[in-house]
Amino acid sequence: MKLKIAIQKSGRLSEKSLDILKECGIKVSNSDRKLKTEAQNFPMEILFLRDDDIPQYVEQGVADIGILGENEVLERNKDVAIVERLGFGNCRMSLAIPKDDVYKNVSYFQGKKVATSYPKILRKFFIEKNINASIEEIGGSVEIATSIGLADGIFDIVSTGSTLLMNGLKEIETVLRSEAVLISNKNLSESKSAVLDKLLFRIKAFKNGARSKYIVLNAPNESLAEISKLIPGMRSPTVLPLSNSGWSSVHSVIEEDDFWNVIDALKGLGCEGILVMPIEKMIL
Ligand code: PRT
Ligand code: ZN
Repeated sequence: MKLKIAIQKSGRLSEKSLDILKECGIKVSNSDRKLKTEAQNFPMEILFLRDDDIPQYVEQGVADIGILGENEVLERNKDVAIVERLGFGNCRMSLAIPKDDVYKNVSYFQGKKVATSYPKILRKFFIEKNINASIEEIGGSVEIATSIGLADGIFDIVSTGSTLLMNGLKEIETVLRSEAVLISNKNLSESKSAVLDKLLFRIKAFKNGARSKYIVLNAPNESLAEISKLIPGMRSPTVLPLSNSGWSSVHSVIEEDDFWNVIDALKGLGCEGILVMPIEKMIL
């Protein structure tokens, strides 16, 4: 049974969505950018859509799964499940006001007007904070809303912050952080669920690999116990004797997050010749 995946047709997430399928070993040829195409070596059909439509299509089962920004999933508020976070398309959704306005706290927005393309997310935030503000829904170019007198503030996606800066605005509240996610229809057939499990297994292997590095080093034998605690790897590090007596070669896996701290500690334990290599896939 073919699993139908919806990805963004042309936009910020299109390229990376196809990349992730590629990393999972799924071959997709979309050179002519059709509306839909089939994977060559995996039971999958790919639909290219506007991201706004993906939650609805997945809810209705027109597509079984989809890749899009979590912000869009929350705004559309459809009955779909988020099954995996994909680690790209990172951004935040923030409130911004003219840069010279004084801002103390969120009560600034009491009785004010805010322009956005994401009214549902903003309304929920204002309700939680007990703010009575009016929301002006607009389709795009939200960042110019204050300068043309349409609103007192805006609520929009921010990445580097340069768009706000260029429009004389300052970011004053981060309402949510978003990244691309994989969503799924909640009533997949057993055979489609099995294909989704296969896909998730591959995505996890890729994500774990991207987060980790393979490390090889030479260690004085008296430090081996300490070193094993620092770089336990998946089960335990591999330790091989060097022909040079009193020394061993240690192989393990290290997480990107605490990488430099661990390297410093290893050096402190007398380790030498530390090699660090990328991992393409990691099956736990
Ligand atoms: O045509 P379609 O409807 O499919 O696409 P779209 O125009 O609705 O979406 P698109 O392709 O612009 O963005 C898709 C998704 O990318 C969004 O839903 C977010 O999840 C994610 N994303 C990540 C971003 C950004 N970063 C981003 N910077 N989406 C938009 N922006 C825009 C933002 O709207 C603002 O205008 O970039 C500007 C801000 O960027 P900075 O760097 O100046 O702060
Ligand atoms: Zn869109």
